[in-house]
Amino acid sequence: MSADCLFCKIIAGDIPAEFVAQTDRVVAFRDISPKAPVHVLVVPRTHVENVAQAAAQVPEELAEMAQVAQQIADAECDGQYRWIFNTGESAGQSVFHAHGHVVGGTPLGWEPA
Ligand code: DGP
Repeated sequence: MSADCLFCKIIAGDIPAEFVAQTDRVVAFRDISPKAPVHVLVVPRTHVENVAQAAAQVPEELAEMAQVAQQIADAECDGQYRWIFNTGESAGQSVFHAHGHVVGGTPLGWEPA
């Protein structure tokens, strides 16, 4: 846990969120500012900064994130979705605790957001 990390506080239950999945390794909750009918953040419990750190330091959590992302999409948008990892400020990352955006429920174009 990182003391000043928003997602660590959500994982700890100190800040409320609408959870859609919780496992020993992963949590998933709805994005506070959804960009599509389905917009869920899938987050490793371990505080790592981005997806590459997750792969290097907690690969079993990253693998479970992929499984949870698919389960959410199966339940909410016919198994069809985009999984986005913004990495770095200029790519739009604003929370520096790794998270994959599961986005779906509408046809998705290819233009960068
Ligand atoms: P990114 O910009 O890729 O780092 O994504 C961070 C996302 O986190 C952004 O889409 C908005 C979301 N977010 C920010 N603060 C909160 C919050 O307090 N609760 C929830 N549920 N989502 C949040």
